[in-house]
Amino acid sequence: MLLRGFALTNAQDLIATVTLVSNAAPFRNMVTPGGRAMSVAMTNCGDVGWVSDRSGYRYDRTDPTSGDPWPRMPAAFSDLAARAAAAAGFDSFEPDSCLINRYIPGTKLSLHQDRDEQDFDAPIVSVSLGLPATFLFGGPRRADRPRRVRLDNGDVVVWGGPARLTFHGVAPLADGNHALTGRSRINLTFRKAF
Ligand code: MD6
Ligand code: FE
Repeated sequence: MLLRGFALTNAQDLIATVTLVSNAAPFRNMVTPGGRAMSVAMTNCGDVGWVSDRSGYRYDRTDPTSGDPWPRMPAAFSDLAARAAAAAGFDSFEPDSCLINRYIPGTKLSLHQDRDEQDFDAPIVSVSLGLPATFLFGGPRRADRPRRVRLDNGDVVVWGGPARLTFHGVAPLADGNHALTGRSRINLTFRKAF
C-alpha cells in the first residue's frame, strides 16, 4: 500500500535524525557475496542491522566497521513505522531494525527479494526522503516485468501479506537537488528481522 505524503510533515526531523545515526554508524558501500561493492550506501539503527559481505547477507547486532552495537532506533522512527503499518491494516508492528539507504545520482538497486527476516508475516515499512526515485515493483518471480512507481519525498510504502516477497528494485537515480537532502535520496526500511 502506497501512503502518499504520509511522512511529509516529519521529513525534516527524519533527515536530522538520519544525520545523528550516521555520525555514529557512517554510511558505507557494502560488498555483495559476489564481491562487488553496492552503489547504494547503507547504515542501520535498531537492535540488529542488515549487513552484506563476502560470506553472505544477514542481520547482525553490531556494526562490522566499528564492532559497536548499531545506534538505537529513535522513538520518532518506530512511532512513524507503527502508524504507517496500522494505516495499511497491520496492527502492532514493532520493528527491531531500520536499514537506511542513501542514493546519489546514478545509484541503483537491482531487483531482489527481502527474505533475510525470520517472520514474513510482519510487513516492511519503507519511507522515501529527498530526491524522487522510480521504484520497480515486480512479481513473485525475478523475470516478472516490474511496474514503475514514482516515490517522492515523504511517501511511505507498506508491504506485507501476499506482497511480502515481491521482487523489487530502484532504477538509477536521476540527477537533481532537493531542499532537504541535496543531491541524494534517503530510504528507511523498517523490519521485524527476529
Ligand atoms: C528503496 N527499498 O526504496 C529500496 N525492500 O530504496 C527496498 O529495497 C525495499 O522499499 C523491501 C520492502 C520495501 C522496500
Ligand atoms: Fe528490498
